[in-house]
Amino acid sequence: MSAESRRADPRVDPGVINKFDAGFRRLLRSGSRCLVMGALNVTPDSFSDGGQFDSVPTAFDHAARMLDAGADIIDIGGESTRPGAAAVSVATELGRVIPVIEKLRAEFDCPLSIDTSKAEVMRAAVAAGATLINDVRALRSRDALDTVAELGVPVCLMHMQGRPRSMQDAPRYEEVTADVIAFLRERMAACIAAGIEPACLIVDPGIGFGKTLEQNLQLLRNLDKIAALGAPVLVGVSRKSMLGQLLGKPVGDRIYGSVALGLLARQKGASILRVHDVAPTVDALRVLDAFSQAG
Ligand code: 7PM
Repeated sequence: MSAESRRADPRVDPGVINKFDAGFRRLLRSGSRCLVMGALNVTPDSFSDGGQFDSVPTAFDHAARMLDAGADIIDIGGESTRPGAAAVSVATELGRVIPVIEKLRAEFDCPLSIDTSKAEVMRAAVAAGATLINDVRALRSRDALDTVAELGVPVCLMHMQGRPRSMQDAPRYEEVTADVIAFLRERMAACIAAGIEPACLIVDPGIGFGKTLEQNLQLLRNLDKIAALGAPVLVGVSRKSMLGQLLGKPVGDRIYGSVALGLLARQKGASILRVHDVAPTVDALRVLDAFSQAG
């Protein structure tokens, strides 16, 4: 669907948002095709000038381009989770993401995801029009479980070993796939105990978050076992350092590798791919989904 066809009705009200959100949830659970989540970073390091002034129009243009290219969901993040990144305050994160969510919600009726671990940011983002929470800490931060239960929105629970600052130092597992599955199973149970509907849960092995190349490859090869948890699986491999290790190429030259790995993840049961390069991913998934469904 193009950005133009996703233009919001100017009279859009919360009831309308619930209606398209229900459509999104049905589509996700039907598994009829793989959905594409376009990553929209609104951290200063992703803008050349580093300032607030330009960030809303720049972010908006980027999101519009991703929707034109066929993105199903836009994932808005104001906290850098890259290895070694410093923590940001609630106020800083709110200042980065809320104006962008408001602007996107005013213009588009697509699902909007907020990439955060902070309960205050989740609450404000949903009030501004976000319809999905993407938490790399799997709701382990203070008040996050109760907040999501109250908000009633879908949530992605991602596995991460350690903290962003140090997670790549020396990742250690008994057996990486079994350990990640045990973690996700525990977090799903914690969500359900907190009152989150099972149908709202999405799981993610957290490729690159406290994992070596070999551990990332093992997780992707065993993605069907993670899908067997019963929740849709979201995978982010786009431009990641495992591709740098495999290809010996800088981040800008990892598109083909990212698309290839994304397709392999889809074949192993991924329901959503979180990507930077939407157009090539959408084309490749169309080809794969047609191939998989051919009589
Ligand atoms: C530097 C390195 C900057 C890595 C940003 C990143 C995921 C995510 C990210 C993922 C879910 C990126 C990552 N990755 N959320 N957020 N799953 N659910 O590649 O794999 O954008 S940040």
